[in-house]
Amino acid sequence: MTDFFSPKEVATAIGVSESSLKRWVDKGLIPAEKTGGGHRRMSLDAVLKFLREQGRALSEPQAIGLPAESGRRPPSNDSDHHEFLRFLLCGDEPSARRIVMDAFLNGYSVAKIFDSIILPGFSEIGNLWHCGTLEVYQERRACEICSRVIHELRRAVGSGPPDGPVAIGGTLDGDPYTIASSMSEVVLRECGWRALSLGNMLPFNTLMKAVEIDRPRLMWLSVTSIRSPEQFVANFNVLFDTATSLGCVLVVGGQALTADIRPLLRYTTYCDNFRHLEAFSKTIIPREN
Ligand code: B12
Repeated sequence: MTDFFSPKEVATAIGVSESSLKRWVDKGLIPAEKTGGGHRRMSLDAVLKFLREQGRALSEPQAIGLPAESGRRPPSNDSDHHEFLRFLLCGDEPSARRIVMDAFLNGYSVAKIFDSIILPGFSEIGNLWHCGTLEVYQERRACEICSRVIHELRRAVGSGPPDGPVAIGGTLDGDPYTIASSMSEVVLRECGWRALSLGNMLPFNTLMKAVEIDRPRLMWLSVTSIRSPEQFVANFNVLFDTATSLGCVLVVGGQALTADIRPLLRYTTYCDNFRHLEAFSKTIIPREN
């Protein structure tokens, strides 16, 4: 799916005339690029930014690739996570996407969406799986839906300014969990970083190379599963020393970084959740808007 839309498509999505839309573009309210043939083209993230700033509802969200019915409901609220969990459990992907896109259009930061809507659902999924109330396929399906929802938010926030500082991260060897790392990437992008998740199961040596070659200002690690704690602590501290000697901060989080293991590790900051990451990253790079 393309992430660029014509004035006609955006006008249909918002429910205004194409000429009004073109006027807004010409006034600079929605940044647009011109094609070789001189036609205006708007990126999805620019259109969404405009909608969030103006508090505008959507009339035909599908015209810009958003879930049907999104952008039309009252402000998001505290019970959204119950609904989101319900949709995850029954595999209703369009409704799960809609809840998340509505929260985004209502002005929630992606960190707030992750912490207050998606993550409470995931803890509950873990509990239900643990008590045997949930089939394995239902848990895996929820993970798949969640990955696609995160990807949709990734498109919605855009790729960050081309001169933004670089951030990279992932999970370590023996750690198959992917969701927290993907979420970290999107949170940092929204805060103006050129963030790229390197994926899961990364050996320490390759992360050391990534720091040396890509020279990020920030590296995040999500740690949910540790194979050998002694080896982990030794490797982790070498990685920290390498990163900081090259001017890179090391941000960590994850269920396996328990109160027993944390005092043995060197890192720049530990985050319990994504709003911590958002706040920390802004202390290094304040967003200009
Ligand atoms: C999805 C899932 C899986 C999937 C992951 C798929 C994928 N693509 O990632 C798969 C199938 C791989 C899996 C496998 C297993 N799992 Co599992 N899994 C989960 C589940 C349901 C969700 C985990 C998740 O990704 N949550 C989303 C993330 C974002 O949330 P989070 O991890 O809680 O992280 C929070 C913070 O720590 C922080 N954070 C985390 N990392 C970072 C990084 C940064 C930079 C920042 C800022 C913040 C941050 O942000 C979050 C906000 O609160 C949990 C349930 C739970 N309660 O967590 C069980 C859970 C973690 N799994 C569990 C188990 C037992 C297993 C298996 C052993 C099952 C088995 N018998 O095979 C294997 C082990 C695999 C391994 N080698 O380690 C247990 C672990 C119990 C324990 N502590 O030992 C849990 C808790 C389920 C339970 N209640 O029993 N699992």
